Amino acid sequence: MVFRKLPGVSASGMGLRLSQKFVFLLFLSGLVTLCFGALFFLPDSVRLKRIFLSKTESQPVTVGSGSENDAREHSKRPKDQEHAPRGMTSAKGETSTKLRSLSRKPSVSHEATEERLAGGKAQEDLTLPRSRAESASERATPSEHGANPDTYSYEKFRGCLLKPPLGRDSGRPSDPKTNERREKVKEMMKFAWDNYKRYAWGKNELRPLTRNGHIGNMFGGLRGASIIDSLDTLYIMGLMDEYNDAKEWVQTSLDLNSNGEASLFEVNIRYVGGLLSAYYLTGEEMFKKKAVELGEKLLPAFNTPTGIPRGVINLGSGTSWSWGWASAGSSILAEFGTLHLEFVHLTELSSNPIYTEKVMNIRKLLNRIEKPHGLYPNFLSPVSGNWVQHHVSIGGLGDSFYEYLIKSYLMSDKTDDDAKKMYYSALEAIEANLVQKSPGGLTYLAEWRGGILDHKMGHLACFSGGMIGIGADDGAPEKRQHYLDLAAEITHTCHESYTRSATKLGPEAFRFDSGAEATATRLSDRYYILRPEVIESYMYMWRLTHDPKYREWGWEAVEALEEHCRVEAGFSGIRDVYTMTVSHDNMQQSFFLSETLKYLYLLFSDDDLLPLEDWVFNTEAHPLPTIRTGCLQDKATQDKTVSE
Ligand code: DMJ
Repeated sequence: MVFRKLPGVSASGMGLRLSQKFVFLLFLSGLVTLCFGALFFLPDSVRLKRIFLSKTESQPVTVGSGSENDAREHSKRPKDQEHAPRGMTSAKGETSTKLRSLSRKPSVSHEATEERLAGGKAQEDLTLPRSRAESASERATPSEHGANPDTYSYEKFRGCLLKPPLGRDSGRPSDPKTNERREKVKEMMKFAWDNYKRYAWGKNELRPLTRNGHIGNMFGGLRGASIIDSLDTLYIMGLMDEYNDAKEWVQTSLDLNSNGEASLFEVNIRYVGGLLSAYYLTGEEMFKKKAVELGEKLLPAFNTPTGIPRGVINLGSGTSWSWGWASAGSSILAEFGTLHLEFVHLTELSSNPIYTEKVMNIRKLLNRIEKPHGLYPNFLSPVSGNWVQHHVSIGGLGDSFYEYLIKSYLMSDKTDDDAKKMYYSALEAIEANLVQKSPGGLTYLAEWRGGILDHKMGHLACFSGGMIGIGADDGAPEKRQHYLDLAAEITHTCHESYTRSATKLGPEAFRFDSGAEATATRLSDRYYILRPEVIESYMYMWRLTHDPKYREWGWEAVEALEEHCRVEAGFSGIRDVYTMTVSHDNMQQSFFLSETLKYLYLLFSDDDLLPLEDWVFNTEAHPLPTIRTGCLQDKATQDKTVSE
């Protein structure tokens, strides 16, 4: 390079200027390099990174970056923990096969980013070779398994039910007072639905105060969570115009080709579960097809050395990783343990064994590994297959795993003996280690941290009254009455947590220490987000005992919901159940429509509406039928004989 002398500047002066310029340029280029480098360490949702790194991205979706309500949305996530990591996005509409192959080797930058955000270990095995059997079984199409998704016979299934799903008269109770109460619940559903439709149609949830929609970050870019979650509730309530609107939306607007980051658990219980039950109740083929299509998109989450799925999956690329807040890249018991019912039904409908294989593999591993005092800790490494921490809870992080054991047994027409054994031995361990009696005589389920009890019970744990109730009859004969009593005691305690608040709604968690008896002692535990678990237990206990107190308790909840949670444009959670001047959280959760209102409606209906001999409810209250393999096979043989 030739430097020309500038007029009025000496040679040495010019040399100095040049070297200053050189240093300045060097500094500038260093700065630019640093800035680009830093992009790799920014979360994916950051606009700059999206511009530079993802040319094809169509919709930014972040996991765990949202509001207070977003954090609550994930029922199992402890509120005080770090948000889940963000992941990569890719072009909407690319075929899943193509994207899945990409997922086997995520870009180094992405992997590094996720690893940092997830606390180091979340991505540890994404590039490890998978077993041949695993890869082969994932690739195999239904027809390679000798299966044909179009051969499932809805008629045969209906022929194998013991009773009509909607009963004699859609469950209408003969007692006028009960019927009036049931009508009130139906009106609440219509009100919640109409407002969702008016202000948030197609979004995931309604924000009733601001009158707009909420998308959130748990469903991987999928939309319409409230629609999918409401299909069966609308149908059983006979709200047929509303059901038809919902069905039409699913048909025309439910786009399964999203490519955001989803909670495997939430998509499974709400979307897969909702579509499955809509199919079984109505026979609409479209629901079945969508359920199976979506189920297929969840399969890559199982590509781990142990087959224990990770909690978060990018529905487009198939890349999966663990929640950033989950200890050492672990998977959560209540998440990987709450797939069984839906996945068995996916196999049933598609004739593709892969879904059942995936969940049976989870069960095998859980059966094999050592359990401290017979208990199942909440965190398990999908890499080593070992427990990561010894925290045991029947509330958040553990809850629906236990529920799915007994329900798997019941849904198998009581043939799944492994599920039965696992359930009753888990229950024994729970009784021996967690069941406590308070000084005031209330029975509760404490949490267990490496042998030390935390005398706290979450609202989520209140489902266990119903669970222990429905399992009572299949326990050892000498234990049956005891289990029913235990179920009633737990349900009573949960009811107490409601009656001890000013609003007569229950807090998120209540304690039994420092003088507390079923009350929240921390400000952060005082909220109520329209959760169903306590009412769920009332419904089961009513069906099992017909003790009128459960209907009365349900009615108390209706009155409290009407008084404190109903606002002009829907229902909202509240921030503090102990104060009468309520502050609303501006969120009508989709589970309010799928669970809370459905369980209330069933509570005030006759038992022949969705009879428990024929139906089990998934953890989002979507009814799935008992699978009567013998009956289905007999019918198939009869058909064959007739046609020959
Ligand atoms: C629902 O999504 C399901 O019941 C889940 O199992 C737990 N949390 C919510 C309702 O509280």
